[in-house]
Amino acid sequence: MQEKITAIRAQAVQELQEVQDLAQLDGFRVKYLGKKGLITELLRSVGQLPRGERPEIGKEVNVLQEEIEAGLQARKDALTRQALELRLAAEAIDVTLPGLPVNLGRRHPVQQVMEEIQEIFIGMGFAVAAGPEIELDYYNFTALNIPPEHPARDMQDSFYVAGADEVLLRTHTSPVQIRVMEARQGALPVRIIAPGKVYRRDDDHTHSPMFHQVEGLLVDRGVAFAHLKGTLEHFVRQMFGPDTQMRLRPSYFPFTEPSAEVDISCVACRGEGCRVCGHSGWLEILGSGMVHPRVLATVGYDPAQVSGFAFGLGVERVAMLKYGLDDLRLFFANDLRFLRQFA
Ligand code: 2U9
Repeated sequence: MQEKITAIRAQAVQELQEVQDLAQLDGFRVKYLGKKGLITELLRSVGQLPRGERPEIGKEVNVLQEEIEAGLQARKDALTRQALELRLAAEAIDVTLPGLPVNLGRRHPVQQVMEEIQEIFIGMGFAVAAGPEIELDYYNFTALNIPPEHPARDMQDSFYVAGADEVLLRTHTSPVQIRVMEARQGALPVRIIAPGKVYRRDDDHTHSPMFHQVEGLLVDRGVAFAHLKGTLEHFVRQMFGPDTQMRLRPSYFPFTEPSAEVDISCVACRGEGCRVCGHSGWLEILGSGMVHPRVLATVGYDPAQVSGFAFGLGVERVAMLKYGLDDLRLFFANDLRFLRQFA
């Protein structure tokens, strides 16, 4: 019996050391202290001993049981602490590490220029209007006095929606002004700009199938060509600097009469003549004119009572001149090395 106790103690010490986790530890507990455990059996066999031997041996078994219980508890504490320490190490935050750099975004250069243009006209009292990019032929062409045989109406020049020959991607933002005037039902003044995306079947280093326009419209009693000129002069000096010269050349658009093309003195050579301006000293920057009386009448304004001026510009073209670029497609290539240069 004595030997058995010694053997079980040695075995328990050995096995307890080999226990790796709490599950194994529970196996150990069952093996020694469970209903059919080694200690339990030892205690039972004490009852079979001659009466005289029972107290001494019984005491020794009790001591062994207490040792095993204490060992079990100590191992349990150690394993629990170890598990916690492992978890803490895995979740540890080193507060001295430098922070991860935040990749700051910025507005696209075309958007920046578009907002700059808008701010200048907002400063002159214009409101910003918007409308659909998928338009009806009526708003994009007919209401703007663009005749049925006009080349812009051709499938070759514009993007039509398949199976709906009266629906197309707007080729300019002019339909926005038509919609605004229609909604105003003759109320005055109309003083709006229409910025946004437009679509044309064009693709080369100065044309993209999608580009941005800002158009403007002012309708009121007594609006004269001089108002148009003064408004545009203020715009080009705000946009390109106070020394910028401006000139108007006669032109033709179906929706304005008279019409004028607007040039500014070259931003690269200040009018001396260089490669940028084709040695003319001038850059074409805007189209403009007095709103055609037929257009006013179509949307319910009496051309005998009111008049208006309108203008339009291509935002990418303005951005190219501002930044001295020779290929418009850079704006849409999504090359961050290019785009990051625009604060
Ligand atoms: C209404 C009446 C008249 C808007 C105008 C232009 C002249 C023009 C071009 C500039 C470069 C288009 O982006 S571009 O290719 N625009 O030359 N646009 S007058 O005239 C309007 C608009 C709306 C109701």
